[in-house]
Amino acid sequence: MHSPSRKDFVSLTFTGSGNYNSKQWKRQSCWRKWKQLSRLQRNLILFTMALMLVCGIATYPTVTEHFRGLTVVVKEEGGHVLKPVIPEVLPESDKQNQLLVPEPPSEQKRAPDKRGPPGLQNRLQKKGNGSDIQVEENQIQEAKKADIEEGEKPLVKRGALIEADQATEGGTAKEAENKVDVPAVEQEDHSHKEPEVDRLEAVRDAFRHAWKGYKEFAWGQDELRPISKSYGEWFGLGLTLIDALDTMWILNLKEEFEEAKTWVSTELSFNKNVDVNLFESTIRILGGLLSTYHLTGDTLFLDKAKDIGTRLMPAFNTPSKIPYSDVNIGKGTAHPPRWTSDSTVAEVTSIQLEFRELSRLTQDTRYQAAVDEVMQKVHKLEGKQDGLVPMFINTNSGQFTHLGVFTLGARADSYYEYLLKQWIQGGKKETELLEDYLQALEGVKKNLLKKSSPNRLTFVGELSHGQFSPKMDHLVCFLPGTLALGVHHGLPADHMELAKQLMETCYQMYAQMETGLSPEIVHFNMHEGSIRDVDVKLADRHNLLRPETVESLFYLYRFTKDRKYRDWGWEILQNFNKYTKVSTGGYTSINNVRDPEYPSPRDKMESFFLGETLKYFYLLFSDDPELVSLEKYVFNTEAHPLPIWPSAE
Ligand code: DMJ
Repeated sequence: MHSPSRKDFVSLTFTGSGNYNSKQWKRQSCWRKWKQLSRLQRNLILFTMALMLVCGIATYPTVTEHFRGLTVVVKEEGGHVLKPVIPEVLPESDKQNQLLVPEPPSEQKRAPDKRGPPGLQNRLQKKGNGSDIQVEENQIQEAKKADIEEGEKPLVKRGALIEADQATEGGTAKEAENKVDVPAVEQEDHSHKEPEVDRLEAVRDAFRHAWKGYKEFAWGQDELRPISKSYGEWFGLGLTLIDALDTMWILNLKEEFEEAKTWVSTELSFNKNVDVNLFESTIRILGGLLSTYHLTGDTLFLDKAKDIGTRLMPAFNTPSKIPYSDVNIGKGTAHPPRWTSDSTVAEVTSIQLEFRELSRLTQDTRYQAAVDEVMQKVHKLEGKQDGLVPMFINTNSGQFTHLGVFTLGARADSYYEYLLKQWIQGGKKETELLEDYLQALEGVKKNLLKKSSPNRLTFVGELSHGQFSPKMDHLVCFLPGTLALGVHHGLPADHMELAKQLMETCYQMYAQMETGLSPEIVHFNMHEGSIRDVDVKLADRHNLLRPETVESLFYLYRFTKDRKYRDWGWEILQNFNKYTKVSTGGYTSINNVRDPEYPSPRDKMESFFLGETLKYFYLLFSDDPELVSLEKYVFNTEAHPLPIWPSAE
């Protein structure tokens, strides 16, 4: 027993009258009581406390995610402050006229089980898938916070029939009044379709709306932050404006194009002390300037392309000639990321179309020589499996690193795309590129292709040291389009069959979500008796307005003329309008494609939404095959069309 004077425990004194033993009982300390408990009782109490602690930690990400969605960091005089999103998003006056990012739900509005029409849920069950670096780092952070599987709620099967009341589900009555009337879309019956011209105009409207936000709040900056009506800088080079130049040209938005061109001619300077990512600035800036030069014939864009291309060249000064990831375009110095001397395989093998074209236009062979050398080295490297490449390559040794991990998603995706596209660009003469492409596709079929349960959707998973994972990034949805493009250029017809199957899967990644928008990553179910095909982890529920599925729909429609691909694209466009459009201008990435009542805006419009997503929508709905003819052009991985070289060259 402890003496009463000891201070290393808390003593509670109870007051009030009591029975014969009460005095002694009241003076007993907690510690004494604890000591009096049996071992079993003590263990039970300790276990309960530990359980409560674990539950608290497990629910933390959900709470913080919700909190993040409700607030934004706003730069004000005197520093950054957190502000609630919604008053910024939904000014009263705008509510009357605009499509809106839905309001955050009140407790009553968040009825947890009211996700999509029950009838459609049943139908599914009966009927039995930076920069990306920058983006991916965010995902990794989120994934660290929560790696929790979704509950077993069946997903909504969308797309068979969207009715007006379903389209406004989850919104307030007032919102419902103001929402656009979503036309019923029935996949098999095309008799009552909207005229195509309306769809084209809808894309132009979407572009104008995105541009309005960019112009008002982010003009000349890299990216619009539409919720906080501000901007984000990445390279400080007007990334969105440059990425969007050829889209404006193709959509025939002359006024917008002219004001952007004036900015390029008067404001854009690459003589800046900034670090840029080689891959991202090549595909978005160099690619965007080259394609705009080709479409307009204006040498302003070629001069700018030559300037940035030359400033990027120091990246190739490495011991192995495999380029560093980052270049300071003002100082002419290059370096790998701080934490490694590796570069990403997709990045070093997806800059070729642009540098090769720059050489052809300038008659300066240095650009092409540098990127061709990378391809030749990668062609010969050990460490591939059936043509599949690892995700990292070392800039000192020139060897692959992190061996044994294979994906067609982030860090490897556009390696495969550029094998085919370089072959096409160069007039189908560079047989090594074709061989590597064909071999890689066999590798995909052998190692990565599986069917989901219950609907037997074909998907492309990942391989890690022989272990298959049914994980598929939305990024992989470039593949149906690339496969179809290959068939168009004479590759085996069975690639088109695979393209169609994967196209269906990518569409289902949208249609099976409550917002009709795909998450960043899905996991397919493979075991018999699964309720649904697709699972989405909490950390993977975001949508960044990415283009890959729309891109593939464009190719599939061009080559097959099957109108269902247009209808699928039309559904997706409407869902972007419904869940990501910000009333004051711009579109925003969202955190949660599974919550139509509160998709939780992320306050960022990626430049590729204008550069790629809206461009591919427009080309999908256009009846003019000469509008960027696939006989004459090959799109770079940022949707910038570059000419197929005349066969004489
Ligand atoms: C774009 O920058 C390019 O399409 C790239 O190939 C992949 N990531 C984004 C779009 O998702």
